[in-house]
Amino acid sequence: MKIYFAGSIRGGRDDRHIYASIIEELQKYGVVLTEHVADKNLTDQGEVEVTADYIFKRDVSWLKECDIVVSEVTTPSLGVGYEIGLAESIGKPIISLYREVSGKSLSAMISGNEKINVYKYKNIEDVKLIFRNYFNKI
Ligand code: 6K6
Repeated sequence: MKIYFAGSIRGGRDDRHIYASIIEELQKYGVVLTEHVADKNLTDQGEVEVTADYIFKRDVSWLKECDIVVSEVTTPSLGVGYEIGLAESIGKPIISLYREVSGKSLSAMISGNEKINVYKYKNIEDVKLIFRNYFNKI
């Protein structure tokens, strides 16, 4: 199974450690095409040695190739929102993971979309359970 993991880069890197734990967990179920999203060397400036044009074409090609998109949507990100919208339009299954944080709420374009499997979680143990339940029934 090819998994496209989406998480904030220019939207802010506060949750990078959580992305790393989620990716580690996802690797039990398949190949994660976008491991770099948790890379500590990838700041909110993104991959500086490659152009935006290259990144866009590569990421769209991986989105078309993947079997599922798993997104972490607690930190709002234009790029993650775009990837979710594109994934929906080409019929990919989508999981969105969201931590309830005071003062923040999830966009209605994600929470209100019945095509997106939105799961609230508090910690990585919750994520493990969500993945076990989801991947073992598909
Ligand atoms: C470098 C040079 C120009 O733009 C950059 C940004 N670098 C990126 N490197 C890798 N993936 C990226 C980059 N920018 C966005 N993405 C994709 O969009 C990733 O797959 C993330 O899931 C998502 C993050 O979007 P933003 O808007 O938070 O950056």
